[in-house]
Amino acid sequence: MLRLLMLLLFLNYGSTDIYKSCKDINFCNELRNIEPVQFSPQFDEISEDNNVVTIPLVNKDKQELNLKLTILENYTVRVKVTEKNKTRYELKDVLFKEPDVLEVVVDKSNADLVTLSPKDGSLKVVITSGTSFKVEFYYEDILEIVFVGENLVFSQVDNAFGFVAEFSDIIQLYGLHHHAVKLELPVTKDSSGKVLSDPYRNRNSDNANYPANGLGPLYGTVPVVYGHSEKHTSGIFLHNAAEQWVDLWYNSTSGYVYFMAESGTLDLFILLGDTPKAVVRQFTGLTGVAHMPQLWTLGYHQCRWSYFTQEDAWNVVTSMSRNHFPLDAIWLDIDYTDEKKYFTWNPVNYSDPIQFQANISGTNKKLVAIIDPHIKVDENYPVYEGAKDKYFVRWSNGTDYVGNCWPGESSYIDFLNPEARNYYSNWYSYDKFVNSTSTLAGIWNDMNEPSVFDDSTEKSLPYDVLHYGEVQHRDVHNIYGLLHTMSTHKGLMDRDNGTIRPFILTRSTFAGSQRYAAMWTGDNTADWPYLQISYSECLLSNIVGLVFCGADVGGFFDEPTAELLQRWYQAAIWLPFFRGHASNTVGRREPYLFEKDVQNVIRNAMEVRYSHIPMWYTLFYEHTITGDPVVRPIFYEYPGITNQDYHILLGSSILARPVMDKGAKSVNVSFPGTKDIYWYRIDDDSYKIFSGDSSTIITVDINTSPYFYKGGSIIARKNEKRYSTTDMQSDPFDLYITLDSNGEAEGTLYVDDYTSFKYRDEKLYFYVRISYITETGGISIEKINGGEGDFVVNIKQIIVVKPSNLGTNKYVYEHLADGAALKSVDLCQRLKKNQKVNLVF
Ligand code: NBV
Repeated sequence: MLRLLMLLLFLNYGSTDIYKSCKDINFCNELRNIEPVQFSPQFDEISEDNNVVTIPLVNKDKQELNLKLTILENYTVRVKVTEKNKTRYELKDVLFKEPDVLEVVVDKSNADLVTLSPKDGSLKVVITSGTSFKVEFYYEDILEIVFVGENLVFSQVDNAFGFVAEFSDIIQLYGLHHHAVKLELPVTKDSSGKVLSDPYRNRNSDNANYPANGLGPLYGTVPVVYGHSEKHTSGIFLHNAAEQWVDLWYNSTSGYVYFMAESGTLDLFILLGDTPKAVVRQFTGLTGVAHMPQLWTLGYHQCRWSYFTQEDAWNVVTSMSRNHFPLDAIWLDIDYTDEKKYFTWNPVNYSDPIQFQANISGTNKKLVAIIDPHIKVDENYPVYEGAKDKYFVRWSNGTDYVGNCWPGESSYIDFLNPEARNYYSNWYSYDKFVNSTSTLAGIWNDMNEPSVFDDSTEKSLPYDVLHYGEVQHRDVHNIYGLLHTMSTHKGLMDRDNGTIRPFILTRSTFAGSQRYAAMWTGDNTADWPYLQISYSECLLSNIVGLVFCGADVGGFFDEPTAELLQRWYQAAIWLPFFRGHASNTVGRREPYLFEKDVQNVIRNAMEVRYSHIPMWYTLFYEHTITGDPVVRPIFYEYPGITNQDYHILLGSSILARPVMDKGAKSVNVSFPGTKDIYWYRIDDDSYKIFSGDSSTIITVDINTSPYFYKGGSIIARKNEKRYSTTDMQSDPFDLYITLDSNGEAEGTLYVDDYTSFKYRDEKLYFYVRISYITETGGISIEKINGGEGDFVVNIKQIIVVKPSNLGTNKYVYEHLADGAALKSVDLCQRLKKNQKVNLVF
């Protein structure tokens, strides 16, 4: 009987057609079809207060609005539209900090328009009068974005609003994480206004079994759109966490975005770019960056729903090593708990969690366990008892909301309530999460859209339940997951007295989630389109700040063929988060269970990943400084090249083009940059050079997964084969120097204690620029900053690759000119004394 019930629950769980279309949702239907009653600005009533310029707007229905414009640092403008006699929910907790406001200069000399600019004139906001008023945003003198006043609508019936933004002179629109579509967003209308599909839906949803290439709602929302052409890139960010629907279309010169939001405030940030890099930095400047991950989080993670017993999980750990696969963490899904009561262990199947964790720790690996936000309604469950009638989301009559989820009847923590946040975060402490130890080094926050097994509410909380401060759920729906991870993050920080960088994996995301958690793309399927779309999903998440992204390797639902699984591992090593995972409805697929030749392909892929760990780590550090993505679509570095979803740049110097098509005998690789840029082929050890602005067809078999180093780069690797990143920590580096057409090369390297916040709080790290010295053929290593702390930084070998008449020449050096083995040169100690170390070999 129980099995039957579980099966019914699961079948229900897997259904995707419960999600409504725009026409079934009042506000969307209304706003999509409305003829707006146009507003006109009242220039004679303009006011300015603390550099916020307010322009009243009225329409013939006597609706009165205020348009508020603020010029911020970093080529950013904030646009707020408020109503005269209504207050709306103002979003909190999303911005990293309140942005700095610049002094505004208002020019009213022309009766038909008002111009705002900062003192240095670097940007300009022009508001025109009349009923079809508009607000134009200029980067210097280039028109980037137009807020099209004639489409502005504030519903008279409810709290919904809509507005159109036009991206001037662009060819592609990107953004709207999370939708499983190609990077260049498919349009929903044609240029004549004909509807082609439903709008994109921004509503965090547990959309299991989601289709690849669909516009439906998924687990996360980052309401950002970038308009891009080779000439310029700019963006808009709607700082609003209510449900939204978004139409996109182009005409011959511009791209258009129509945002329809159910409630909350129209609070829009205009990011004037005007390059992809600049605009992403403006966005991460507002919403923050990820902190450094612990080193182990960059290795391979093995998961399954579920490893039902501690013996099973331990067996996976030992089998990985026995079969020479690296592994950094083993993951526990919901069944390790006692009846899905989080912060407990199943007394039968996980009867000795302490010994289990000690065993894992003994192999230099970590444990990650799932903690979902729903709390079982059970008077004998202390987590429930302590929150009852206080910290749960509730109905307007004050009673706790009870929905159905894994544990059966469940209530949902109200993370808007600061006390509830603290209450929840305390459960992560070692004394409250009984039998947890420091080996339980990461937490997996799943089902935090939040998911409720109720199709009538589209599998989430009803919009009219209340949060702290009488806030309706509809106003904050999309930040539930963000707040959940914020509380978990605090829990892990407090648990370890702030000494260890928390690792959290979240399914639900919002703008800013990168400050607390890594993310994955949810319940995908073992099929080729899902492998392909995983690159688009993570490339997009990377350009909207969510850098630590990955997808379930092999696909969560269904059985991958051996070919698909191998291709999936080869591709997944180039995404920041690297985890094999599968549903409880499919067969076991830990890598060692396959034929030897399949194992070899997977192992080789993993070894490529592990050898590049220093590069990943350095890129994460650079992200913390600049906000740059860790993996990048080609257009990020080369704005003239678009539509290359199968290509991925790791930083700016590694280009990977894995095979993602069934039965492929070849792949077409495009090399970005001008003709004088070299790309050296690495995967086949040929170091063959391909020049930029070209493409080539590479023949592949199942062992081939092409990747290239850019000429002019120095890439630090660690080639020693190990069973975990922890085992690699003090290994020496192998430096790969691939020279450019001038015979030059340069790279960076970052090292710290791999675990703590001392890099941030005490500047204990080692961040250097390594340059090839063309004249001597040696290298110079120069401190960029940091340079304190004692870390092991040795170099084992230096591989210099140069073009020659016959192709390429590769030189491998293991000794310095004075005969000393490179390994014995402790660069960290030397750099402590000097600013620069020169090595000649
Ligand atoms: O906790 C079970 C699963 C988990 O394995 C998966 O990764 C999540 O996305 N969880 C969803 C709930 C059930 C999925 C059908």
